[in-house]
Amino acid sequence: MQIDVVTIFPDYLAPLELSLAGKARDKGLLDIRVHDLRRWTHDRHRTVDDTPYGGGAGMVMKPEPWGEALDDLELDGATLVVTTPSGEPFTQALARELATRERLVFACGRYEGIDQRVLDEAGTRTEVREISIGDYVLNGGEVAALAITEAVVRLLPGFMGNPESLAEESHEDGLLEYPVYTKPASWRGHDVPPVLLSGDHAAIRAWRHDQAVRRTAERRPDLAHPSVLLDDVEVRLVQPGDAGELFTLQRACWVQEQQDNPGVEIPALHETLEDLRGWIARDTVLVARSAGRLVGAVRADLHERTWEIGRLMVAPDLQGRGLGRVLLQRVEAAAPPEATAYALVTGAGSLRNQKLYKKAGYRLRGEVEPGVVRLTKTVSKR
Ligand code: JD8
Repeated sequence: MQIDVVTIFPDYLAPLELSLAGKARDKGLLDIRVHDLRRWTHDRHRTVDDTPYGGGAGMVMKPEPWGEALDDLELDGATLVVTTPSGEPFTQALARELATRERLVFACGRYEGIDQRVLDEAGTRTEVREISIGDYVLNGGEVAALAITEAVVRLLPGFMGNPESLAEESHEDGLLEYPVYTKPASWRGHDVPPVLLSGDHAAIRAWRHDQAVRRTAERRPDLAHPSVLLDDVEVRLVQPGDAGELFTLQRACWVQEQQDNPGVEIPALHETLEDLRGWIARDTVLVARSAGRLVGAVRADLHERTWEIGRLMVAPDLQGRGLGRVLLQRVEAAAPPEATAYALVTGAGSLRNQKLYKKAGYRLRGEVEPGVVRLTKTVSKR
């Protein structure tokens, strides 16, 4: 792969010499060239910026130096990567895609950015990708070019000593990394999880997968598709035949609620199987099954213009994997068009539930009865 980087701060790219890109170069896998944009200016002050048309703060990078630079670098067949906060999100999948290219040319802007005509004109000649490395603002494109280069180069065939290790990495399988440990087995009173010292490789794999799933659900629920969280989880409308399992799951799930809310009367723990059959026939009820086992459920019904959500339950041994968030999203999506708000109640002492609902955009509306709080969320226009 050949990489060219055009910038007014070439020294910013010096780390490429040091790091892995340097090794890739030594392996003949990579050829990196850094170019100072001012090489393509012709005035005494080597000017690369001017005031913005339409007014406003800051300066804009002039098109002429960029046009001449990209002409000289002959873009044909290359992918022009313009790093910008308004670009498409950079992801591992995009890194894999860029790693298939023969040549990348990075245009690193500064000031308020590069005159848009440079990109539009280049786009008539070659592939142009405007890419952002994250939802925060940097002062220029160089850091992003460094990050993208590192993420791409390490995927080049022949670069990683052990390519298998790539497959296990974060974002490769939609999961975050599991925690890692090395010697000593005990350090400052903190011990390495015994399973890792067991030599039982199947148990170690299972523990690591479970840790990765839990971390993903906790830290990056946006990454956590149900099928990643639980083996082939299926969410569907309830069927009469689910009643028995659902009744049993409900009893199991509300034990914790009772412990968190001592003295509060909890209907889910007092209703009969017949009561349950009544509401699964009346309400919108979704159930989640994994490997044939009923592992979660939720119900909802319309009262005036409010989609009243309830009985959100996840099997106690599978909580913390994001299934509750997925079920909530799915039952919200099932709301009829006339619904203008979602609402649900939970125990005042059920802080874990309240945290999940607040993360999903619900706001606490106060106690509706002793020990029971209500949360609501406006239906966003569909
Ligand atoms: C390129 C100029 C600075 C940005 C006015 C501050 C990427 N994830 C990212 N955050 N910021 C950048 C980035 C910022 C850049 C340039 C990339 C060129 N700036 C500008 C607009 C607001 N100043 C980035 N990738």
